[in-house]
Amino acid sequence: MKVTALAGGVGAAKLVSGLAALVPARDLSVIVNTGDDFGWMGLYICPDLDTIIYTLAGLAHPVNGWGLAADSFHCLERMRLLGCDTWFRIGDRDLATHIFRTQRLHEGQRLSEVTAAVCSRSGVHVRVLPMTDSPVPTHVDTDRGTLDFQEYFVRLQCTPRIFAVFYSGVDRATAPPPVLEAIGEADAVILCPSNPWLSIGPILAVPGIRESLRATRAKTLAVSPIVAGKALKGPAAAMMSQLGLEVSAAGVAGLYRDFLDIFVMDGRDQLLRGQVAALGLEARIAETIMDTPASRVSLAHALLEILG
Ligand code: FO1
Repeated sequence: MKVTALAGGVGAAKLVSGLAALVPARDLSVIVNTGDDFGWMGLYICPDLDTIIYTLAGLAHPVNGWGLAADSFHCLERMRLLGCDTWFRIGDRDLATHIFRTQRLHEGQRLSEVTAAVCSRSGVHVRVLPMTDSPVPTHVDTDRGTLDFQEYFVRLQCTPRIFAVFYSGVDRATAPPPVLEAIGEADAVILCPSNPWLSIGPILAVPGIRESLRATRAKTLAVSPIVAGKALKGPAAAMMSQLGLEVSAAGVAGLYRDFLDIFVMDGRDQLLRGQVAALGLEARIAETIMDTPASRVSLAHALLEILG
């Protein structure tokens, strides 16, 4: 079965690594959010791409999920002494990826090409595809003004109240042809349990991607990032309430109903099955918490079974 996943950062990386244990690499593609990308000390940082690649390579930090395992922070410490902002914690070995990427981009390569190079040099054979090659930075309108995504997410720890989320320049962005092919030629498309506005939203906003999802013959399935009214990770639940939406798995299902076939919720949300079915979606239940390496594979296995 050819599978294409739509992915944000840490939660998505867990599911993608479970899928990679079951689906041959040639049949697995991952379309990754690049709305989190930003400039740091002149370097081009792509946190979600790196999180997916490091996880697939078995190199990710075991607790944070982002960055590299057993990295050191000597460069950051020196920068702190020099008076630089160090709230975004870039490790010494991680730095090599950002220097490599930035240099290649300066030489005129596209982000997709650089990403393919980072993958092959990291031993990752799954196709990891940035949603677009052009910068589409996510911004949030908040009670503390309009903020860059990482400022909101890392520096301010998601504490500002959000009024709106927007993806700057997305109207002019295009999806690279392999992204549209990965959707059009898949047997199954899986939306990972990622934040609907900060991770999946930017991907769906790239012109052509949502239309391809509506048109594909693939079965499309989403895994809820909300379990029993709480986000598995990050600010999704708080954002839903701040944006005036129902904080529940069913509330997330409604965001994708124009193209989705199957919505998978945790067993704790059994009672929402009727509400999801009323949206015209097939409501299915699985154990969605991925707190061990084995549980990543079990969830991937359950999803592949549901998809037939
Ligand atoms: N997330 C944090 O919460 N704090 C950090 O200092 C931090 C550093 C960092 C460095 C490299 C990288 O690839 C990711 C990093 N992240 C950090 C994660 C990043 O903010 C992601 O955008 C989010 O996890 C959303 O997916």
